[in-house]
Amino acid sequence: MREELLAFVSQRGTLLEPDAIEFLLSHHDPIAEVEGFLRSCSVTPFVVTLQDIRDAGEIARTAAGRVRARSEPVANPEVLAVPASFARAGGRAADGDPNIRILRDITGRSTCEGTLEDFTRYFRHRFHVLREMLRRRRELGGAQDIAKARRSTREVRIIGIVSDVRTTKNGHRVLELEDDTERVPVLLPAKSPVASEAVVDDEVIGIIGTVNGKGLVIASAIVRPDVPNPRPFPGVPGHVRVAFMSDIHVGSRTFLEDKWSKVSAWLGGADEIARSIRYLVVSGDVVDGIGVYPRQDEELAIDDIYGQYEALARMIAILPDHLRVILLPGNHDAVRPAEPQPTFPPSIQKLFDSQVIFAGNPSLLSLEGVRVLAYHGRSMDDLVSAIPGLSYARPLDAMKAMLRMRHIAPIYGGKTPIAPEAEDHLIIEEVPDIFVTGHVHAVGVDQYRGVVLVNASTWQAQTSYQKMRNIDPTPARLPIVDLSTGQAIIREF
Ligand code: D5M
Ligand code: FE
Ligand code: ZN
Repeated sequence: MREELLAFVSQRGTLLEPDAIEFLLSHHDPIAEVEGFLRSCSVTPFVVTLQDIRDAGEIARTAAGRVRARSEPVANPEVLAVPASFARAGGRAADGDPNIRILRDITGRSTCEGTLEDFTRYFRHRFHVLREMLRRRRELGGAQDIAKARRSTREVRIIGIVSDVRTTKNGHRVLELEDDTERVPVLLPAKSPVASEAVVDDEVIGIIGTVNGKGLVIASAIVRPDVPNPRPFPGVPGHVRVAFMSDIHVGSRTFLEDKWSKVSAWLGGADEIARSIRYLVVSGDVVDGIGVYPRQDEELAIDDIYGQYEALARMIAILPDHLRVILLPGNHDAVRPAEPQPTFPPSIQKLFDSQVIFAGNPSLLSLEGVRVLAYHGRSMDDLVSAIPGLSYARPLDAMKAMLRMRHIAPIYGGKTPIAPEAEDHLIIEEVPDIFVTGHVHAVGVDQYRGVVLVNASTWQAQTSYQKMRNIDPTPARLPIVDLSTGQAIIREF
């Protein structure tokens, strides 16, 4: 075990102090312990000490309870309602190409250390930003604080963060809704118009309802921040196109080398559409990684993390020069797994040539002024289990749910690790023109209130894990969007 542990940390680019090694070896699963610790770090430390691991364990234990207790009254809520200021002024120009800007991502801006205060601040920021959005909805005009609304005898409008969802034995659902002032149970009666509406933990919603004698709010409607007005696609002059890929998983034995050769040849060929593709956005899991799941080594063709990125860099270098490639990390990549994920470290970036631009996960990009929200899509693992009717085969529906909630990963404490940054970067503050995800290894295009939706396929065949879970991928499809019209097509290879 000692050797496995040392090999694991060395693959993750860090070292363990001798005391830390002994401490970890006293645990049932030392690798899971150290992995959990590294996940909580915003940057991988050079050396991990015993104290670091002990402190992190303490914080994680207390935070679990604390997040639920985030409702304690705030002395002056206005002070905390900081407008999200993580937008980059004018965006970060990408390596001299004026047509590509990274408008928002966490790269270089992570501030959290995973302390208790971080968690509280994070949820308050989420609540305040989304509450402001909801207050602009006509239906919620005059929304009251929960403490005040509870004493009302007329119709009430309240806005809160969902801290619990349960079903009663009679088939009604009861939400616990919190704001700065109080927490209140909200009944979604069975056989009412709200009965069929899914609600997930930690999303911010508005409720219209009445208060019964026992301080229970009986909901008649649920209001979400949503995309309130359908928007026209901005459109750039000329038929410039953007293609989308995701989940290339280079380094896996199941990476589809033959399909890659075909798409690579097509992109470099004479086809009119291929020649109009100026941008290629890759939404994460660009390599298969190392130590991402148990016994992954048995399924790897390249068992060195740098070797995997070098192979990808060679594949990208062959693509035509007119193509700018934008790479985001996913849950298999060599960056911290907690979202928002910063982009790839310099040791990886330097393997690629200058046609490649590195962005975080998620990122809001501007391609010639068209706004693209790119997200790997890990939160879909949690959304498919929380929302009845959603499934791995229907990622576009999950994306629509994200737009309605104006949040790409609302559920805290599920499979999606979330870093409690000072501001919630996972809020969809600005409605994009194109919204792209990957992760579920499916493909599809659709639109929602004028937003073009793309789920970007994979270049990996079905893995044994996916077979076990009945996940049937749709690999080797290339969604392409025309930046002048927003029209989307899918090419199969
Ligand atoms: O994810 C590939 C596919 O496997 C995708 O459909 C999600 C699914 N997946 C991945 N991890 C999990 C967990 N932990 N539970 C359920 N389903 C999962 P990839 O990120 O490429 O491994
Ligand atoms: Fe993947
Ligand atoms: Zn993934």
